[in-house]
Amino acid sequence: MTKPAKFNEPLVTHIYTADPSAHVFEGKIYIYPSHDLDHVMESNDNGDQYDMEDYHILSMDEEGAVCVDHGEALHLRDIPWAKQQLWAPDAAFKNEKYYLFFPARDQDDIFRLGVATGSSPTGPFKPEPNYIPGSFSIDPAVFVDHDERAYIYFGGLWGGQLEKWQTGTFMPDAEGPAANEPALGPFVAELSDDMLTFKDQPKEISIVDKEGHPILAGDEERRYFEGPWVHKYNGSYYLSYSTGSTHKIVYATSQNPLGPFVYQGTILNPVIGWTTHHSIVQFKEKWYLFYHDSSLSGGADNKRSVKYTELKYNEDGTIQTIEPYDL
Ligand code: FUB
Repeated sequence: MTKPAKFNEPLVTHIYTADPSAHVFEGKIYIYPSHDLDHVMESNDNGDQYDMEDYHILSMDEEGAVCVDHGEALHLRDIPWAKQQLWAPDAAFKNEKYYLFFPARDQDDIFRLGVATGSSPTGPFKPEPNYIPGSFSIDPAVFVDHDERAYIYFGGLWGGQLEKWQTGTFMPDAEGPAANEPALGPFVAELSDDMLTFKDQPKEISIVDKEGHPILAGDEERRYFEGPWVHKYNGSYYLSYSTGSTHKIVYATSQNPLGPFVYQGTILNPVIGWTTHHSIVQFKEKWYLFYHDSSLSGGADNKRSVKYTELKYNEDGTIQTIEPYDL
């Protein structure tokens, strides 16, 4: 690609990309997206249309630079335990290594989380032979705190199978809570020092309103659906996520990386396409929202493109809502 990356335009157009996890490594912005295949698929609530097979890593030297595709960094065929569907990944740097975390369905069709390591932010990444023991569901997002403790957040409803883990084991026919019950939250686990296993059993995160009441499952404008992301700003932890069926990116804040998190508001209003998925990163003095939409493919749910724009805070630490097409 030779065109400079402009706000609210696809970062690359030669492939479809989605679910961007952006990080600053070695003085540049690296983006870890899903790689949507350019094929015609019927959409269903199980997410079968998201049938991805590999990861390409993108980078930008700075805001407005050309976005570079560094090619294939990991392929499904090289992951011994994974059968299909390489969904939203994330990356982290620790112990002088780069780690790529990713979900996929195992041989029993159960979504699990895997990890692969490499010496460069662009890979190639070598996957561990097995999925992370005790892992389940989708959308891993890793946050390394200032004290170097690393936390992995994950979980997604419907095709992401989170409802099926309410008892701690996989129940294929389990459904989500009733509308007047607390919504399911994402899960969090602290990662071991080598980043390859969970230190403890994952715990569900509670998201509450300003009065301390849990957000209910029927509150689809605010309840957690998928795509967690955690960042820190002025000492507070911000958990942002997709509301799925109402297609928004919203956020909640806490003084503790394990929560509870208090719901605050909307970061990004709905984009073209069913899914919405994002990350938030600081580069130099500015903050950026990386997100995706299906505008380039004319609205095909399974052919998305990663975009970015500036994210701004108010003086009280709240985030200004972004209108994706109101430029
Ligand atoms: O890309 C496949 C799935 O769609 C992701 O894992 C979800 O977050 C949604 O964006």
